[in-house]
Amino acid sequence: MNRLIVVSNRLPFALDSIGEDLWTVTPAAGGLVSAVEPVLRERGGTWIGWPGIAGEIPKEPLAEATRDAGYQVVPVSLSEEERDEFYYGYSNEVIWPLFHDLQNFCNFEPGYWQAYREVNERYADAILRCSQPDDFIWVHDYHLMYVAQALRERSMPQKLSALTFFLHIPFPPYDIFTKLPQQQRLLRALLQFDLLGFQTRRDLRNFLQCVRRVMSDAKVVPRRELQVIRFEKREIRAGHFPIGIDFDSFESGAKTEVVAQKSQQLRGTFPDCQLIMGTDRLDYSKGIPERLRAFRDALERYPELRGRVVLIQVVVPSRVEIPRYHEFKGRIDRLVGDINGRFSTGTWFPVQYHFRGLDREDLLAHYRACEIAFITPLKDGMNLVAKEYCACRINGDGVLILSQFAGAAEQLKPGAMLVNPYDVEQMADTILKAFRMSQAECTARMKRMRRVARDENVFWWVDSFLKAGAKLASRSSRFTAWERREQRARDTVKS
Ligand code: GDG
Repeated sequence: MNRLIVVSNRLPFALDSIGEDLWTVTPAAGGLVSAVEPVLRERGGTWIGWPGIAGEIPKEPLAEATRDAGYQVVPVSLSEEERDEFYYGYSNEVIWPLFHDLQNFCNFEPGYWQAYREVNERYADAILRCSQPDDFIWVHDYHLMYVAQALRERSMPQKLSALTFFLHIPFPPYDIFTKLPQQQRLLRALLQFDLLGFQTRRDLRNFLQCVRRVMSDAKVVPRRELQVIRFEKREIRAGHFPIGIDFDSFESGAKTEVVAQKSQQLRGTFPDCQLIMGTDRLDYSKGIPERLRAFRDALERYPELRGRVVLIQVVVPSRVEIPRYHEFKGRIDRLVGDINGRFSTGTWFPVQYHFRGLDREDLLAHYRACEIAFITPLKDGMNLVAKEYCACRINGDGVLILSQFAGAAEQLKPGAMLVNPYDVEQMADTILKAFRMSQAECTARMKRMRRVARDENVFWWVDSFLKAGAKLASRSSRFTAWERREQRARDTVKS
């Protein structure tokens, strides 16, 4: 197997300065890291990314943080201005909201694109510096869609076995994508990869539709498995590869004594109540206010739920430096205050709210203790929390209420209760149905979901992506030979 080089905006940990020459290292939050880290840890390779601090990267803390990683870490540095314009700017004020169908949240500031390109070029340079012929380059996510183009401008890809990309977030439909001022430049850049992976059939379909309508010189050739796009004398493959979780590690983690104890303790805190769980990074795409409003509506309309359910909402701080995220936190705080103020009694508080990440054992204990998971993003690439919840339901019960707009809905719909996250009343009714669901129905539904989460786990995801890339690599070496012949022919004509 060729050496794997993973490239993502962030490394799996963040460095933070807490004084002169004093640094903290914290594991990075989020789905990409949860999924990719166990894979690199198991098979080795290289991870190229940014450690989360603007300016120079201190050597010693970095070496310390990566000593036992099991893979090589190559840091990329960003200046403050680049962080603001590339990361907070183009990536998180343009692409993130647009790709989650929230175009009103976009700030299409013209200067951001230049910074996006330049930082992507920096990542391309890092790849050039540390890659060898036949390496498998796997670029991740929406921050780095320009990397292949930057590499081709540096005439590198011939030496690589495959230049591949996976998008962790959704790809929007044409009507939304077409609002992007750089729509053509972005699609052209994406088409410089050899293989493009999306989370769901829906995302792949949206992408192909945008290619058809925006890139008049590209031709989409439908195939049964990987779709083929012919563009500028090259063939690009595109497919859907739903990301999974390390099922066994969640399941076995949930079975440990310490998690069992913590879970029992949590249950004991709320006797006679069913526990409903929500856990998300702080993000407006996750539908947290809508969920809280649905919970409030359920308590208002269905008095039988009062004193009988508790919503445990964990919000993991994320991008808090961005004013919109800060304001958004204020909205959540106010809603929680409103619900608790209106409904709590001397012995019962309807919402337990944590604005912090739980450590892994606590997270697993919550998955194990809560009878209902309430996961309602307005739109989500996949949503790993939904799958992790199923993996931790080791007794085979538990109800998953899931947004129909989460990528996970495509795989989990045989067992999940799907809801429209914009429909507060429907979500409230679903809470009541979940609360009343018979044990037999719970178990039957959970069995189906656990099967999918177990079979289509993160290793299955990596294997299917790498296999698709490997097929391509053998084709692309033939293609390169063909390209070389063409070049020789052109040189002969010139001379
Ligand atoms: C992006 C896409 C896609 C959550 N709370 C705690 C905690 N977590 C961990 C979960 C999970 C991860 O964070 C969140 O992953 P998601 O998939 O739910 O969401 P994003 O971070 O937005 O991820 C998403 C994903 O990439 C992968 O492709 O599914 O659609 O947006 O793994 O376990 N971890 C700890 N404490 C918490 O309180 N330790």
